[in-house]
Amino acid sequence: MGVVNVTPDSFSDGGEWFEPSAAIKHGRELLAEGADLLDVGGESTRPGAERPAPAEEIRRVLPVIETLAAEGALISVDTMRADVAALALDAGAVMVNDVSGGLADPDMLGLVAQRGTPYVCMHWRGHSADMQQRAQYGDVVAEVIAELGERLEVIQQAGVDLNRVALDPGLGFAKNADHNWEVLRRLREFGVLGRPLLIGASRKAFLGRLLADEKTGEPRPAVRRDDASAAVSALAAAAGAWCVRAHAVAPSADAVRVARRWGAV
Ligand code: PMM
Repeated sequence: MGVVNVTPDSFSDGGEWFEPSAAIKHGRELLAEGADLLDVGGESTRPGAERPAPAEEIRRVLPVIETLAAEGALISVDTMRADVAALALDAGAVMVNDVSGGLADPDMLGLVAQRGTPYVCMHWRGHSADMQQRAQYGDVVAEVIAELGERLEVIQQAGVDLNRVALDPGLGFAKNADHNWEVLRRLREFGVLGRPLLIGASRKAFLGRLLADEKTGEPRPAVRRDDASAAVSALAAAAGAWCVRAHAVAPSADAVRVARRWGAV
């Protein structure tokens, strides 16, 4: 899954694709690099981020989705808002990627049920403004699995066909670096939930910290985390992940090919 952030302030590629024409061009490039899906989002979820107004989020993503979907691209819309998701589906998106797992907007699950659309439910404990205060766990893997299991029950009660639901442990969302590494190390345990897994590690801060400059201790800048992101993609695929969300698609696509040829996937 290639990431198309139509935002001025994402941590990973903030502002680079904010103009619709630039975002569309970028989406085409990611498809050429081997993306099977494009994830188009208009709200930054970096820690501390302010939320855009719904009308602004719609203004950002709709023209990009309309154009790329008309060209035959498979588009997921990265949104927590039912109204945005509905318009995105009307514009040709085929999947909803909801980082709140239905918790941010009470209308989201009803919409997904009514439209019969594939849905990504990510583990989430609250909005980005203060989510890192919620990074409190005894056993992070057990708790994230339990909380995702609870979401699956609510999603099913809302009338959504669970066969169309993928799960995501939400690296970096109410999780510190140690939590992220623990989730990755024990990724296979999420198989107990019986749903495909999506992993979004690409360019995240825990990789920047791992690759910090040895002299200054400065984290590696986001745009220089793609080799490490590709390594996570290969290892996640080998551990059974269904999909990896990547800003630079070519390195991850190659890494996953290696994992597959190796026989690890
Ligand atoms: N991470 C971000 C945004 N959307 N969606 C899913 N399903 N999983 C993620 O880990 C995820 C996401 C934040 O990264 P970005 O600001 O670079 O898009």
